[in-house]
Amino acid sequence: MIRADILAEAATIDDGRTPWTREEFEAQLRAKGEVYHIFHPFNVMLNSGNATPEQIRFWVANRFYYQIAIPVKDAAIMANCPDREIRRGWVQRILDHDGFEYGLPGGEKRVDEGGIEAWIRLGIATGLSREEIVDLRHVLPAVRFAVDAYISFARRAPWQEAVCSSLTELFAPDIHKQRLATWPEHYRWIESSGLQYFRNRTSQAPRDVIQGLNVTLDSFNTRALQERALEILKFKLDILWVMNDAMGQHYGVTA
Ligand code: AHQ
Repeated sequence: MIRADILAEAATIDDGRTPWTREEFEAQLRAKGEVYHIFHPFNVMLNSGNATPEQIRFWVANRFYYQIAIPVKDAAIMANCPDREIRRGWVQRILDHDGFEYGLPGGEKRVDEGGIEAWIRLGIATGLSREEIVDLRHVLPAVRFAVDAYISFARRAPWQEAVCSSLTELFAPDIHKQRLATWPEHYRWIESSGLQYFRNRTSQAPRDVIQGLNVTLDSFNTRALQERALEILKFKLDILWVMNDAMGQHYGVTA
């Protein structure tokens, strides 16, 4: 099946086979983590301290394209989702990334700058200018295509399928913790405050996963649909993997 047909495969709803239990279905989803990009040689290089400053700068500049896509993707899911309760939970993701302003009882205003701004500050801490991050001059064609495929899928797939595709985040807390455990030691030249984005995600990602996993376990309720969910998760795992392929090929992977 060509990836562009991933939307077409939703045909089989029920082929009569017994569905997996909720526990087994979750275990099947989690088993897909064996191809999560934490295991990609380019990421292993980053988190084992073998990356040059230039490789780190280009990783941050390229991943910025993924970061700015997330709230666009999440807004697409919101736009397709008629369920107010689901939207009440999902909207938090947009706020996490775009930031927001809130007022205190005394009338004072507070601003949460959001994850996209935190990612720009990560980039500046690695030596990039704000301008060269935001103008996307360093983003590789393959990274653009991979991220664009994610947005296109979220816009056109049933909202439950787009929710399912966010479940690569089942594995994200580990990768953020790994960065926080290794970057300060290996990359002392990066100002500690630059890593705030990773700190934010260690609490935000698990909260996202609770909602995304419950929607997926509830919605994909026949064996055929459960296997479709695994296909969708693999599609998104491939998006993350291929971004690292492109960066590794372009910037090198030093073991
Ligand atoms: O910082 C990340 C993030 O906010 C999200 C949202 C989620 C989604 O909706 O697809 N996925 C995701 C991820 C983030 N960081 C990536 C990383 O390696 O730093 C991992 C990525 C994910 O696992 O999907």
